[in-house]
Amino acid sequence: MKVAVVGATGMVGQVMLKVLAERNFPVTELIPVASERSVGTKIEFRDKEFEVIGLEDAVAKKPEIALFSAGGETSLEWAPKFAAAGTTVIDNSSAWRMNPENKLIVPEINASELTSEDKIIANPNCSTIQMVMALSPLHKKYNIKRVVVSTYQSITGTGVKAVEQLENEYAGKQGEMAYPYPIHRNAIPHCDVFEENGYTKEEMKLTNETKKILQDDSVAVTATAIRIPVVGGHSESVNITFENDFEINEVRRILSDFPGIKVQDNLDVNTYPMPIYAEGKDDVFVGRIRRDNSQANSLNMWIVADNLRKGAATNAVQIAEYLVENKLV
Ligand code: A2P
Ligand code: 11C
Repeated sequence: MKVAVVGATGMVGQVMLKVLAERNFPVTELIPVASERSVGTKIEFRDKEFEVIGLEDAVAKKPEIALFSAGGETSLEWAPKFAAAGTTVIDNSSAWRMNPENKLIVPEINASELTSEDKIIANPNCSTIQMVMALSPLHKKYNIKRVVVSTYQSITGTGVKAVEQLENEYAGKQGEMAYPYPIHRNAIPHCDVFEENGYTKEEMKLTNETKKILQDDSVAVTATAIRIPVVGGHSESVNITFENDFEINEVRRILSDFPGIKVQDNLDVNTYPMPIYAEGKDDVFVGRIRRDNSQANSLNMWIVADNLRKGAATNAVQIAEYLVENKLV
């Protein structure tokens, strides 16, 4: 399989390469792609070096699959060009996610929607992926009416600049700012840009993408997204109200049985998910599972995942694996 990684020098692109190698994805030719300023530089993949090329040259190579993580503008312009050349694009940007023509896929939940006609497939936002992983099996069983989520998001979601800002602040050095405020010793209630309704784009992604993935517009989601000085992953405090009542041990069992979820919930020994332990892992970790006694049929839980892995690169590679296994590319 000829595989292009568009944005191969970037934060998510680098993890995509790692995940492709780790999972032994059948890559016969790797095509690393980045902006003009990186063309000619070398990328390492499976102990070999590959030269970075530009988008135009990559389209001409007609890869079977292209994993995109080079920002929305690049995806909007170039994904259709790859698709026209017969490539199936799996796009990690927000460019195509809410377009009715494009599927928004978390493989454990809705990979079966995919057909060989799908040439631009959208990978959801990181904070959405980890939340819907836990919501989906519970929705099937108890019917979710409303979700209230607060996120505690890793600076790696913003990119290299944010990691540098935190490192500079630790070291007491001046440098370029990725955020409007210091992030060290801070919590910034502002992920992505504000929209007219007073929510950020990140918050609205949690609302809109969740409905699309669960194929249910009646699931109400209200979100507050916070950036914190953490590197290993995103954490989410999630409050769910179901139509039907539940039994807490059954909730635990449903979550434990769902592929890709690990329940870490033993208060006797202080076991609960945390981003320092989620870092580098592909699972979504769920803990602090408890009834919300303030309201009928309601549940609280805490969800943590590595935003660069299951939240981005791993989910994209899993989509590619599904396409290959089902002969859709
Ligand atoms: P480059 O390294 O050449 O800038 P991140 O999200 O970590 O900032 O990474 C973004 C990725 O997208 C990088 O690999 C970057 O390449 C790539 N990229 C950014 N703009 C373009 C563009 N116009 N064309 C192709 N690749 C791009
Ligand atoms: C963050 N969720 O942590 C973002 C990063 O729509 O794919 C990814 C943005 C996106 O800030």
